[in-house]
Amino acid sequence: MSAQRTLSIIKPDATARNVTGSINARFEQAELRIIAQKKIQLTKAQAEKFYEVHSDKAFYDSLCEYMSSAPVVVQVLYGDNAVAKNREIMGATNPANAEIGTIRRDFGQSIEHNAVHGSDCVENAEIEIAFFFSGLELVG
Ligand code: IDP
Ligand code: MG
Repeated sequence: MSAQRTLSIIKPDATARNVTGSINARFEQAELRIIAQKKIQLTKAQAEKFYEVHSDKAFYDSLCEYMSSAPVVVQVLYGDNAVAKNREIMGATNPANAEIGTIRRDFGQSIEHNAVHGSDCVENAEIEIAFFFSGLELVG
């Protein structure tokens, strides 16, 4: 196993419900380190750019509206197998289908308001990290 970085976002439904610390405890318990972190509010245009890959989906406009509706915490997680490990801890996209004990099962509200984002592969993780952070902000 090799050490990787992945992009994590704590989404508006979770920041609104004041559970960012509870969610981050899950990452730390799984030996993922938060090596960069900031709280920001995306513009709709920024959300559209970030989720461009989904621009042909019926849920795209609603997703971008939602992601820009309140602050989010964007962060970089680092550790062994971080990309897949984060996806495992997050659980399935739809909280109703997510395994018991996963973040989305425990904190998600709906398939759209599902508490967290996580990169889906190493290549996309690096692209997504660069979307939000400069190299100087990755402090290890
Ligand atoms: P992922 O976040 O598990 O990787 P994606 O398919 O990449 O899931 O979708 C990105 C985000 O779009 C999801 O996390 C969720 O917020 C939203 N989304 C996905 N599918 C639907 C849907 O069918 N209806 C509404 N929102 C959706
Ligand atoms: Mg995805």
